[in-house]
Amino acid sequence: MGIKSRYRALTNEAVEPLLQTKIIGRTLLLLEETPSTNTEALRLAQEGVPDGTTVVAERQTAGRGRLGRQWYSPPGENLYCSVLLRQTPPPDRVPEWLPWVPLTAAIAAAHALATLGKIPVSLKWPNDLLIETRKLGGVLCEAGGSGGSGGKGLFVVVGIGINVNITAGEFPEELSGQATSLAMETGVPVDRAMLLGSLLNHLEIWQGLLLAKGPRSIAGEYTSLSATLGQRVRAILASGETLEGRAEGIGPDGALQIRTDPSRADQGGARVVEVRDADVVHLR
Ligand code: BT5
Repeated sequence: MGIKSRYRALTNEAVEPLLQTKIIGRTLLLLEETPSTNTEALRLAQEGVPDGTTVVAERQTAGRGRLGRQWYSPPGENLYCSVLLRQTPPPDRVPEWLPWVPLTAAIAAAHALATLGKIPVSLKWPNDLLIETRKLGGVLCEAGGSGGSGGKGLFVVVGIGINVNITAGEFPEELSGQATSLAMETGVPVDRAMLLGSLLNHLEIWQGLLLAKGPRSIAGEYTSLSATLGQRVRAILASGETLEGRAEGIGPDGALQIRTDPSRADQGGARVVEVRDADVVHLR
């Protein structure tokens, strides 16, 4: 028995005519249900599916966020998709490229959302899609490899989740108030096929630019979409330690540079600290 969607189902017939890509989405697998489209794409990558293979599900039963967190993934109304990238830079440039893949995916998602109308999307470091202070979507990138030396066989799965037609009352209590959807913001249902087509088109453009020209070609766009830079923030590090200050810049490897408060001797006074694998709270 299929899951009934109140909205147009995502079908290959609806999405494929919208694609202007050479690689991304040219193999497009639309699943009714899967634990996680990222997990499925990682598995398929090991099996040798082509570059650009895209896995989309109507529902995830174990949708994943970063750092072991969960992604709420109810059926039929949102977008959960994972794209396999097999093209990588030469091994010596992989370390500077890899951390920018998720930031670039977030830029591409923001541009795709802009094609739907005047939706004021901004990015919260590292790769949350926000509308004002509420979370519309997120990005989870995972690298894998099929062995070999010198990074040969390296691939990355870019996972993107966007709340599209979910309504306020449908979020679990812990997310209501902090999450939003396109329909909640615009008041009208949004066609997921259009959004997916646009997302894949923009992903190919932006990931292509990152690959060909490197992070410096992307950094300016990331900065201009960022809701974090210039803000006072609290960073919660993987160790549990917290740090407060002003978000000042993005480092060459995508790290967030925070100028800590001079008054906080416990943080070592005023200095610029680079954080990675951290969560950020925007302070007022
Ligand atoms: C993310 O993680 O924001 C990355 C989410 C990536 C989801 C996509 S869906 C397709 C692909 N397949 C997967 O299995 N994952 C990817 P993070 O920054 O860790 O944020 C997770 C946190 O966001 C949770 O702890 C909740 O607080 C919140 N959250 C969970 N579900 C949400 C939702 N649907 N909308 C808004 N916030 C949510």
